[in-house]
Amino acid sequence: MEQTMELTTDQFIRDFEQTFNEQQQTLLQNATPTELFLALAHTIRQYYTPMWLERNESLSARQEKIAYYFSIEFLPGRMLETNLLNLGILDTVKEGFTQLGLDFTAVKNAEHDMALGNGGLGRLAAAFMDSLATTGYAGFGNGLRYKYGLFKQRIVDGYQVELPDAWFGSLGNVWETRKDHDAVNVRFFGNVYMADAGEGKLKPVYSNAQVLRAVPYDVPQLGYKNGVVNNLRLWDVEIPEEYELNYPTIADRRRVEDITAVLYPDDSTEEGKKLRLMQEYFMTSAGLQTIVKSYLKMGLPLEKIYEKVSVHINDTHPAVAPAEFMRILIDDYGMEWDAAWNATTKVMSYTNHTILSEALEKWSTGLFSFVLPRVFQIIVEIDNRYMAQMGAQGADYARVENTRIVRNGQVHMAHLAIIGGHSVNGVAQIHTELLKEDTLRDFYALTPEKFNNKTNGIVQRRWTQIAAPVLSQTIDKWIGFEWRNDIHALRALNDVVDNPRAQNDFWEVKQLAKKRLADYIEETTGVHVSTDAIFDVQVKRLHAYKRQLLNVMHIIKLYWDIKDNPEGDFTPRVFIFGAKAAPGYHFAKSIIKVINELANLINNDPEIGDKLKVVFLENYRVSLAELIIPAANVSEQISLASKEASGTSNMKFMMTGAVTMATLDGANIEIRDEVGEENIVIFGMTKDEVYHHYETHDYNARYLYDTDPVLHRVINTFVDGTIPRCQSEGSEIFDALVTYNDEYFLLEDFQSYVAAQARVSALYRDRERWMHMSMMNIANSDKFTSDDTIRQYAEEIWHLSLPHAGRHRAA
Ligand code: CR1
Repeated sequence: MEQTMELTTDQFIRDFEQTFNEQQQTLLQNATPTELFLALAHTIRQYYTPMWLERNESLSARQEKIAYYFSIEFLPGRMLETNLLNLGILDTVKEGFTQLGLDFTAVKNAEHDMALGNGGLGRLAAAFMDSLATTGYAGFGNGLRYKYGLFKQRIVDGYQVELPDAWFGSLGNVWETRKDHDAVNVRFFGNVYMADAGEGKLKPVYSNAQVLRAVPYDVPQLGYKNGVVNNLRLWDVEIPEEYELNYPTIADRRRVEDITAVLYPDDSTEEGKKLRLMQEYFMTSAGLQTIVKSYLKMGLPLEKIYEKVSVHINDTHPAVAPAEFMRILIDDYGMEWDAAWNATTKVMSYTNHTILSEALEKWSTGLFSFVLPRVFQIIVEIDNRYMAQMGAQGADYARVENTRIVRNGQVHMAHLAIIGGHSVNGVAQIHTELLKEDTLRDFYALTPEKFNNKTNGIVQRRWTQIAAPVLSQTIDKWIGFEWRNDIHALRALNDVVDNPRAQNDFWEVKQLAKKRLADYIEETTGVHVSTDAIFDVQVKRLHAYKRQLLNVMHIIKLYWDIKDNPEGDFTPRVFIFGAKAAPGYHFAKSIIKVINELANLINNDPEIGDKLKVVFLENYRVSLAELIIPAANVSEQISLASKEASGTSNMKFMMTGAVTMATLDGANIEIRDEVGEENIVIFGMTKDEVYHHYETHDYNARYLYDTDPVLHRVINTFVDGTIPRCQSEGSEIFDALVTYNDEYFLLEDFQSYVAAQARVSALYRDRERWMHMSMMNIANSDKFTSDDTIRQYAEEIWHLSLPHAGRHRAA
């Protein structure tokens, strides 16, 4: 049911001017975009605050079951436009700004991205927050209030330079509210022993523990035009007053503040590892403590907490949750083990986001028991009981041994999440299959009922209505407005994909988006790109498995094609990259350097001209994605089959009319199923072919290098001086590809990639055919709405009921 705020432009102007005057005490015409942004944000806060209060009241009055989504990352990007859109007042506010003679775009750009995340995993968590509110489910987030997000990337001499991302800066987070009354204490370190508590019971006694205060800051999550406001709770650390004497210097206090200073502190040292473990426990413990407290306020029995509470473990970072929940139930509330375990396993569920083993966290038992002594005792007990129970059931011993939590001096966090919960899901069909048959196969053999798939999704509203407003108006023109409220109505576009006038409209829309991006490229890099060229885009974290290097190899091939035959017929292309490399990931950084030097070579060669351009846009982030993605003709999704769990940018490109260049990996497969084989360009090995190589060890990269002359020349280009200023990086790449046998099979997929790219060029020249493909992608993208994904989580994992349409009346 649609519920928009009733707000006239005049009323908005009055509200805004009043807030502005109270806050900024200057004249409107003197105000900077930042001052205007702050005043606008505060005006919006006044609009949603009553809804927020009412939401909380009605949830507790109805004793609604709540799901809590625990995640070390949330990547919402900018909130201003989303909040306006979801309140249903985006157009009103834009109109108000126009009447006031103010530049809305400048004001929206003054908001710093809320960048408490890394890539897809964090963006997905933020998408789920939006979709939970939009579908009306009671789903709250739980994370950390970092002052610095993932680093800010600058490119200097072609190299990645990492600067702190001071997103919080001097303005703080305008959307948040501090909730002092919900603060709790969290304990680290020290010694724990069990003392007699009478009645045959034991209780833990702590000595020398460090006690820190966790204070929550709540960030409202507005549903789309439904008056619902859910909550994203971010925890910050403080020193409790009674312990102040332990921290006599500023340096002492800073060490504590580090816990919520930065996302993913460097963990190559023991100190760094300790800090990360403390972050993870801090947010998990604080979150769970307040959840139990607020449950108990309802006066219901603690043993039945699973009837009102679900806790979701997003990747392994919050995977200490089952053990911490046991600790709270047993130590703090005196529950018996069996009742506590029954409640815990019914409350907890876990999502795995990758089969790459480095992302499945393991802690040495030494570090873990030092930082979290009591939780470690509980984990050992869980592990022992697990072994005993599986033994009693006659389970296969080797499997049980492989799945236990404490093994070879390490605590396996994914194992704790699986054993301590009732549900494990992957994030696309192929990924879930791989979990079952490979990564988690022993768990699957022992407890198949826990496994299920939940294919990722995106907040289509952000990627169309906010990032692509002109595209959205064009969709309105051809199929009406219904799709804005019900994304499945987008399917009506299928009827016009071959209509020449519609094709022409959608072509023009893409050209406009390309122009917008071309201007940005020229402004930020000085490179002029022609919008007549194919815009071919690969934006995502830089990782060897994502194979940005395969894309580079194809560009080198094109470079030689033009150099060999400058007069030849060539379909112009602009290759656009955006990617951050993890600060400690040397090889990924070398690839960035090579891309930038290759770009210099190509962009400055007059013989190449507009036929080929290469652009690396620095500091890829959500707000930049909003500019880039709608401007793409080709979406590069070329990971080695089996390695990309799902991908989500692939869905955003699809929805805004790019054609996917895809391997059969992650959600690409499901995209193909939606658009049909002929509207996507597939190439490369299948997952089974990849696994065949693993099993037979028959892959020989050097043989391919020696026998394929095109490949030979392309690979030599990395080391023969053609690309200046990257000798050492070039040889690292050469070694990875040839000497060390090409871990991600780029050489094997090269020719099929080149052929697929040639197909793209030919298709693009046939505008009717191309627009058919492009529009088929838009028309059939509704499957990937995160609203539907979250409905599946809510119904199948968390067992939430949909709150009856309440009185969530907007202001
Ligand atoms: C996966 O690599 C997926 C997102 C969200 C990433 C990507 O394919 O779309 O998760 N995994 O599910 C990840 O970051 C640490 O693991």
